[in-house]
Amino acid sequence: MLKFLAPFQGHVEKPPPIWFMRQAGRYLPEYQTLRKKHPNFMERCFSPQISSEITLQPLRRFDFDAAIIFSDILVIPYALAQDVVFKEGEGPLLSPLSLSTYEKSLSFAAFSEKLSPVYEALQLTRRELAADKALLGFAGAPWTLALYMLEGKGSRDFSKAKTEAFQNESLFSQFLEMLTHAISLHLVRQIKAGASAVQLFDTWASHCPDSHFESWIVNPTRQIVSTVRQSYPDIPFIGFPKGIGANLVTYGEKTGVSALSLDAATSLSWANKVFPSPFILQGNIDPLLLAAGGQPLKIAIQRACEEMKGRAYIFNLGHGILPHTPLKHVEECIAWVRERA
Ligand code: 1CP
Repeated sequence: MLKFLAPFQGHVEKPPPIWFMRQAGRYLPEYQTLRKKHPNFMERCFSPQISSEITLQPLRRFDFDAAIIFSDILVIPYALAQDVVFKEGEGPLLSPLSLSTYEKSLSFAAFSEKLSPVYEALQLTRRELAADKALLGFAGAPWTLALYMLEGKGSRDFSKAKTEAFQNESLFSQFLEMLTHAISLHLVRQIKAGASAVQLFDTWASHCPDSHFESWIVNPTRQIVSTVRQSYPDIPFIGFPKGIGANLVTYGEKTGVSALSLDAATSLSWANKVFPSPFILQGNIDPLLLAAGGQPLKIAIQRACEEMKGRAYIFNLGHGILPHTPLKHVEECIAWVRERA
């Protein structure tokens, strides 16, 4: 029995299941060692053995209840034939793409073949992972992927991508539809390969204006959840629309997700009232608080566990773990949650 799945089956787990966003990655010395040996990020993503090894690394060190497959949200643009490279110190760089030419530049021809190492990595990992640990698959949401694809890189405001979207809303909607299809396929295949649950990362949801929130975020997400559920009706589906404030209500009510991952600024008591059990909440310790550690972290954990007491809850951070996080703080955090809850 997977402890991680209990909240999705209507049980209140005490203590709650625990995992961290970005738990596989740079804060682990064993990841850094592998990174030196295989400096190409995409190679680490697309070698099933390496990806599986990185996925398992945090589980060997810490008693998390779930592993998340080591991959990236940008494997989808890559599989659609947009070039993606990760430059040391710069982050991702994508080949130029515009709404007027995307249909000519992108292609589904090699989509499944290019992503097959991800599914192989999931199969490998499921075989290696202890039977009581869940394995999470994931994808980026259409909005967040569209921003990276049209901007060509990470950005403070994604002004190039958003300007294009506003200037050609109907083409942008078609672009989102194409991504919605690609993301649904990728999630279904991850579940088929052994993912016990999936999370949709809409990291840049806060950049979507309220006026377009339903059409650019809610509707595509609802479409993905419903397509995935046609193949896997009971799959636990976690949504992470970061930084959207009161629009969480619409997102939680209209997309059909089973759980909401809350960012660190979201009020737990507000979310608790708006989304009573059996709806599942996940989150939301500030990653910098985990990196800082000590008494303030202990107090935040106590507060979260107190607030979420008696309801369907998964303990997590409000965003990904930071590279400078001391390993001791991760260890202590898990122990404190299990003591306090
Ligand atoms: O070694 C390195 O330097 C690579 C750092 C790294 C890692 C460990 C990147 C580059 N991606 C990943 C793995 C990754 N990415 C996972 C693995 C599983 C886990 O959680 O442990 C996941 C879920 C992601 C998802 C992802 N990639 C998101 C959404 C989640 C989030 O943290 O916001 C985003 C926005 C990306 C893009 C990306 N990939 C990598 C970087 C540095 C970025 C962000 C670039 C930017 O700032 O815009």
